[in-house]
Amino acid sequence: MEWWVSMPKLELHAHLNGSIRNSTILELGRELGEKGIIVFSDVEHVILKSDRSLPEVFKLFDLIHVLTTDHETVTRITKEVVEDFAAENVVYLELRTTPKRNDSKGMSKRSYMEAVLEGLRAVSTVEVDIFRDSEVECHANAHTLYDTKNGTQRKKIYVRLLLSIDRRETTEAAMETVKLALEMRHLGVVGIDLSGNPVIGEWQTFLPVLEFAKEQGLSITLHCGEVPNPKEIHAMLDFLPARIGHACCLGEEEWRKLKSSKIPVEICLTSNIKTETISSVDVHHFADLYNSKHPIVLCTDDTGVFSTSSSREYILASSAFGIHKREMFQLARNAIDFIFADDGVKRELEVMFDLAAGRLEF
Ligand code: 6MZ
Repeated sequence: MEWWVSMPKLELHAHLNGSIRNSTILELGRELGEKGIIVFSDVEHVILKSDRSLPEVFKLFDLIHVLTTDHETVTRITKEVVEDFAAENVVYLELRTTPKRNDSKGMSKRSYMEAVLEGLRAVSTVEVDIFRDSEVECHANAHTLYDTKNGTQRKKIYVRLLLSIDRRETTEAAMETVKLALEMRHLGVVGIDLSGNPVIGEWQTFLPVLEFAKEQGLSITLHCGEVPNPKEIHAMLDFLPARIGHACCLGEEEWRKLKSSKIPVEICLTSNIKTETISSVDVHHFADLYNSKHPIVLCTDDTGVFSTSSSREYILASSAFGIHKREMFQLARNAIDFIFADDGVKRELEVMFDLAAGRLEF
């Protein structure tokens, strides 16, 4: 385990509210129970359950969202989630979250995002790089991070944000999210994600909004093929997003289309297996994509909901598919090409990986 933790990793598919520590969720649940807002004993077993079907996962998210409705809690969970990924030696995190409006808490989509940014500023265990505007400054930064003489490294994590559109939303609400993303670009927002319960909502609702986002230069990632839906999967691949998540339920034709498109796939092994989207790890499409050198990146999806971590996902892939440490390291490094941050950050990450390659024993 220690080796896998010490290997630098990139996390490109992590939902904020799915990545909350279990201890925090239970604490928030108890507090709301004491205030009489929920009955804690009714929700405790829902939180602690380990395997959940996909519909059950979305019920859990509805519960989690009840527990995380105020600004202070959003700030707290953001801080904790970033610190947890940094402790796993994730050096670049693209954290995604759905901006939420909640009138009873005086929360707008914007103030929700401000609470997220506050959480990034509150991180104390690691230096957080949220945004810089000059590449010159980036490179200077890269060098001050390492003491090359003794190979030690001051801990640093790059964090960029993706704003998620929930498939339950209307075109107008989705457009509000995209406009917010555009306004917050100077604060580290780099893209848009389409997620939420895959059996709800229509692709056509989001297409004009996503086209607008793309035209404006935001990078797009789509949850694609979490359930069988050939028409939608074709339409999504035709849209040419910068990346897709999951790609579990593709028929032969969609599979061919994906392979020829070279669209990078965010793979979430534990999530797919626990939700039974894929029946077992040995039949997971990771193997086919990996063997055919299709661009892929290993991700966690929801570390809290699925009790996993970045290191665990790498260990699982290595043991299930018989891939050695050096190749796993290369797999992690390859993901630098698929990040939504600028080339300056990519170069810095390459430096980080090169230094780690000299330090790690393979
Ligand atoms: C689709 C998912 C998901 O945005 O409130 N989400 N959407 N498939 C998944 N696979 C299991 N896991 C999480 O984080 C929680 C939200 O992320 C999306 C859902 O919309 C969920 O409500 P935020 O921070």
